[in-house]
This record gives sequence, C-alpha cells and structure tokens, in this order.
Amino acid sequence: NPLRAELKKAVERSELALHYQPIVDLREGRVSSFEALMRWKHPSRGMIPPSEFIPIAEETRLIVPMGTWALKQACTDAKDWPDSTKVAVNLSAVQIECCDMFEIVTEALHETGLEPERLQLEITETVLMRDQARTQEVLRKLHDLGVLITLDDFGSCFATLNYLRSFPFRKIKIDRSFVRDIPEHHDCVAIVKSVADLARELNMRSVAEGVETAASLLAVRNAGYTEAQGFYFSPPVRASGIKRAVKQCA
Ligand code: G
Ligand code: G
Ligand code: NA
Ligand code: MN
Repeated sequence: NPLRAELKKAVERSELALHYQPIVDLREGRVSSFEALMRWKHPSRGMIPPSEFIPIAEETRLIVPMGTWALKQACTDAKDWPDSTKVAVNLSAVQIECCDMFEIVTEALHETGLEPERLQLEITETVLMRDQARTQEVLRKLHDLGVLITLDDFGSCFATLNYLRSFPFRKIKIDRSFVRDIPEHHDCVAIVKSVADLARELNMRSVAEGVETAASLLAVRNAGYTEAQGFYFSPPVRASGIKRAVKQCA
C-alpha cells in the first residue's frame, strides 16, 4: 500500500487537518457542538478521507501521534468558539491500548485551557471489546473529570446493551445506516425510535447522525432525539468556517 509509507511523512509535514461538522441541539435549535474529523491534504492526490487512512494509521500505530495532535488541535480551535460551543473528538481503540489517554487528555486540556465540560470523546463499540477493564477505568476517570463520553456508531457492530451499563456513557449516537434508510424502511423507523427511547430511559442524550433530508430530520425529531448531525445541516467545514456554520444551523 503506497499510502502506508506516505502517512508517516504526512504527519511530519503537517499535511493533516481537522474539519468540523455541526451537531444541532434539536430542543434549543442551535449548534451544540462540532465533531472534529481528520483530513489528509495529500500534496498530489488531494483530500484523502479517513476511511482510507485511519485503518493504516491504526495498523502502524501512527494513530497515536495523529490522535494526540488532533486532540490538541481540536481543543485549541474550540477555545475560541462562541457560546461555549463544544468539540467532539473521535478516539481509536489503539490510542486507548497504547497510551495513557487520561494523561494525554488532561495535558491537552491544561495546555489549551479548554474546560473539560467543553470536550466530548466519541468511542465506537470496537474500542470497548478490546480491553474492557482498562477502557472502563480510563473512561470513568475522564467522565469524572467532566468530559462527556459518547457511544458512537451505535448498532453497527454487535449486541452492546451490556456496554451501556458498564461504561459511563452520557450520549448515544445511532449509526447513520439506520437514519439513512428511514423513509423507505419501516424496520429502520422502529430501530431509530427504540434507540431514542432507550437513551431517554437511561437519562442519556441521543444523536442521530447521517440526517440528509427534511424528512429524516422530522423522523428523528419525532422519535425524540436530542441532537442531530448530517449533510442536511452542513458537511464538515474547515476551522475558519465555524461561525458561518453556527449561523446556518440556527
Ligand atoms: O469524515 P468521514 O466520514 O470520512 O470519517 C470517516 C470516519 O473516520 C469517521 O467515522 C470517524 O470515526 C473516523 N475519523 C475521522 N476523524 C478521526 C479522528 O480524528 N480519529 C479517529 N480515531 N477516527 C477518525
Ligand atoms: O463515523 P463517524 O460517525 O465518526 O463519522 C462521521 C462521518 O460521517 C464523517 O466522515 C462525515 O463526513 C460523514 N457524514 C456526516 N454527515 C453525513 C450525512 O448526512 N450522510 C452521510 N452519508 N455521511 C455523513
Ligand atoms: Na464519530
Ligand atoms: Mn459515528
């Protein structure tokens, strides 16, 4: 894989960037947070999406320096955002396995001066199954610090109901595959609704991701989601586009 050798150089040459996609609070009708999404600005191939380079970054463990960079960059950017808008950063299983994420997060918050309450971390189901005891401990410590932990891509892997009890999640983000198929598939409506109900019963917030149309926004609103994210509101934008995205989504 030619990208493999180039990724290391990309990190050294600062070819990585963060784009931000707004997440809208459906009750307040305003942007509550932005999800930081990594982009690779390849000098000749153009913008490379994370689906192509994150797996390589994880195999080579380059995700460790990349992830630490992303965390600090996201905290630095978010520090200047209006109205205490929050930032959500994705964490890979490899980062939790290979390093002390509590220490890295604490340091990023300390260096940038961002309040822990303005940082959210998105964890997928695959992270949880790797080393449960270790993950549980680090997530618990981050939660106690005031960082909000979100279970990302909920429903995309396997039965995870148990994880909801064992880890300190305060938010569930339903996988966009269910939201995408809402209008056509009756079974997706049922699943989307149940996940919102489940979140509410557990006193958690809920995000519907992959909201692309007015019809799917209406459906997730009716289902009771507290937040929504997707191309209907905005694609991920560069850091300089944050203010415009906030206005556009209001
Ligand atoms: O932006 P895009 O839809 O192409 O992102 C694809 C996936 O890549 C997302 O689902 C996200 O989980 C992952 N991803 C994006 N940015 C990061 C990041 O900074 N760290 C990790 N671990 N994953 C990321
Ligand atoms: O996997 P994760 O949930 O972290 O990823 C967010 C990814 O989803 C980003 O790569 C982003 O580009 C993509 N995304 C965001 N909104 C939409 C949407 O409305 N439709 C689709 N198909 N993808 C979306
Ligand atoms: Na995510
Ligand atoms: Mn997701």
